[in-house]
Order: sequence, then structure tokens, then C-alpha cells
Amino acid sequence: MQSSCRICGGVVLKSIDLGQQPRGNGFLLPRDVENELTFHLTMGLCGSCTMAQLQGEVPQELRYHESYPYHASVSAVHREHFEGNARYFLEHELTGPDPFIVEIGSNDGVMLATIAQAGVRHLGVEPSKEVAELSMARGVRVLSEFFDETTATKIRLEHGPADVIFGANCIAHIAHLASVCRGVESLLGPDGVFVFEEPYFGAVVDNTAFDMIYDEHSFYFAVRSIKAMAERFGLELVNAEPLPLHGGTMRYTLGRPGMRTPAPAVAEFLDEERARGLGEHETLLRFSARVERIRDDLNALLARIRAEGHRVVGYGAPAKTTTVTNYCGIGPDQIPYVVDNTPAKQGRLVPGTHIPVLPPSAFHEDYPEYALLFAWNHAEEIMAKETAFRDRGGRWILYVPDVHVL
Ligand code: DWN
Ligand code: ZN
Repeated sequence: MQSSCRICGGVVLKSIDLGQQPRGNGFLLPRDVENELTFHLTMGLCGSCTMAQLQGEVPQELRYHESYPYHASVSAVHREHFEGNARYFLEHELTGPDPFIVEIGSNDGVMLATIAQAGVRHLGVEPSKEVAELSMARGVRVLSEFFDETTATKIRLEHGPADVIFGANCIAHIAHLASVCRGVESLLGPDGVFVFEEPYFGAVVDNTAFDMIYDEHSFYFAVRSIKAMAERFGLELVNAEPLPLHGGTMRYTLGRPGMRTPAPAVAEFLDEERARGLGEHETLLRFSARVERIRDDLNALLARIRAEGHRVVGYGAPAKTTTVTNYCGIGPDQIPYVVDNTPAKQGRLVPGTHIPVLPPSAFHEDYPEYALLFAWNHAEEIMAKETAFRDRGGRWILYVPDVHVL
């Protein structure tokens, strides 16, 4: 399969095929299983600008609808991280007279709440109504729309240029990224910065984290592809900083050309990515072979545990659960339920495989012998609060970077 690059129009060749899949966050009520939408999930690399991207596209209105279930504040580690981001911006970037910050995809206000408390001019742009309302309740000012070139022009006319435009786990979700870049270019002040944090493609490959591939993640950013994108839209990549979130994230800082001195990390990451062949098709074909191995190993392990008469339940129902369970063919027969602390997911079913999602109390009331950790990127936080499970002999199953039992 071949398609054209959303950034540069180059040819995107298929490298990974995860089969027919539903929407990653399409957690559904039992009464709605008949009408579930599925699509063919494949990912490839652009032969020109090296941007990794999905080849198909689920319309954005179906992905970021009124009741989008992911709430960024559910993790204490994430709350602390985003409060830290806000404090950093307040101290280093929002220091001029009457500064202004815009956040694209502000979710439940996990970052902007701190900015609002400091009394600094801000605007969240968040199309999903329920999370937008949660942030408004925290005093955050929100425009409930999709960010693109038109929205950016509107914001600039009403509020003036932005000193900071921020996005976290959102920019790589936007299929119309070219329009976002044009919008950023027009909204950004002369010395403003566009800062975004997204799962790092190098970490996805290192971890064989194929479950990061689902409809919401239109792109998989690397330093090389972001540098090319910045230049294409009249911006300059001036920093790249690795972060531990989501199994490996990169924070990119873009400015207007010549306004900031690029940090040495940019050139260092470019060298490293070139040396390891991150932008090459063959690297992804090897990744794809490792994904098949994980599928086979995980199915074999679950079958063995069942044959021994033991139970496995799922822990955490991130969107990643959808890709793994659908690709591996794991349903309620192998995993009777998964537990998750997000009220919006509880009482619903995992998309496609229809495994029920229950509150964590179900886990505490009847510990199984094994728990398959779908929320592996929160392993430390979850294992630290679930010590009783281990104390009673429970074992954790992980499937990244390979299938193993802890
Ligand atoms: O990119 C995206 C990121 C930022 O968030 C979106 N496309 C959607 C979402 O991805 P995800 O669903 O893979 O995110 P998480 O953060 O891996 O989701 C963790 C899940 O685990 C949440 O549903 C909450 C749950 N959880 C839990 O039940 N107990 C999490 C923690 C920390 C816990 O203690
Ligand atoms: Zn391209």
C-alpha cells in the first residue's frame, strides 16, 4: 500500500500492518457493539521527509468527540510533570509585559490550570467538550474547537501574538498538521516558541511499542522529521529534550529562524537517528517482525496460564489496549476484564474485543494470579500502589519490549 505524505506530499510506503482495528479510544457500551466502526490500521514512512505516519484516517470528529474518555490528570506523575511545565513557562518564557500562552489540546486543564492561577493570559483550544468543561471548572479559558490555520488567525485577531504555543500528546494526533504549522507560524510572536511533547518514534521502535499505533496517533515524530517539517513551514527546530513519559517522549522547541541558538542536542539526535537508520524502511520491517513475535509469545503465555488453571486480568485500559488485544486476538475468554481508574471508561467495553472495563475495586476484591499491564508506561506508579497484589503472590505480565513476567 502506498499513500502520500501529509507534510511534504512524498510517497509513504507501508511498513507495519496491524489489520482491521476499531478506534483506540472507542470504549463502547454493550448496547452499541453492533455499530462499531473499524478501519485498516497501517503505518509507513515518507521516503522524502522521513515522517512516520498512519496511512488511513478516521475523521477527527469521531476521535475527539464530546465524551473523549482520556483525562490527562488521571496520573499523579503526569499532573506533576505538567505543573512543572507551567512553572517553567511562567519563569522563562512568559516574563514580558502581558504575556500570552496558547495550548493546543488542553484536555482537562492539567497544564493551564497553573497558568490560570498565576493570572497569566492564556487560551486552551480543546474540541472535546467534556474535558474542556473540566478545565473551565478549574478557571481555564477554553475555545472548544479544532486548532488549524483558520482558528489561529481568529485567535491572533482577538488576542494578539502568542509568546508560547504548547501541545502535549496532541500535535502528533492532528492529521491536518500542515494547517496547524501554518497556523502556528501566523500566531507566534517574533521571539515566541512552539513547544510540543510527543511520544518519540525512536522509543516506539526501541520498545517495540506497537500498541502506540492506533487511529489517534496520525504521526510518530523523530528529530529528523520535525526538523524537516519546521523548515518547510518557516520555523526552526532549536531544541530536542528527551522525557520519560509514555515510555519515551521528546519535547521539541521551535522558534522563528535565527531568533534562538539551536541547542547541541538537535545535531546530536540527528546523528544518532541517522546512525541507527530510524528514517529507513528496513528498520520498520525489522520492527514489524518483532511485533509478530510478541503476538505469538503473548498468546502462548496466556494459553499456558489458562491451562494451569490460573486467571489473568488486565490492568489499565489505555487506548493501547485496543491495538494489542485486537491485533493478538485476545478477548474476554483469555482476559475476563480489565480495571481502570477512569470513570468514563468503567462499565464500557474495550473496542473490538469487548473485554469489560471495571473499576480497580474489582481487582482488589478478588486478586487474580496474573495481571497483564496494558498501562505499562505507568508501571512504576501502578506497581507502587498495588503492592498487596504482589504480596499475595500475584505476578505482572508485560509485553514491551518483549513478553515477560515480573
Ligand atoms: O496520546 C495519547 C495519550 C496522551 O493519552 C492519547 N492518544 C490517548 C492516551 O493514551 P493512552 O490511553 O495510551 O494513555 P495512558 O496514559 O497510557 O492511559 C493509562 C490508562 O491507565 C488510563 O485509562 C488510566 C489508567 N490508569 C489506571 O487505571 N490506574 C492509570 C494509572 C496511572 C493508574 O494508576
Ligand atoms: Zn514527507
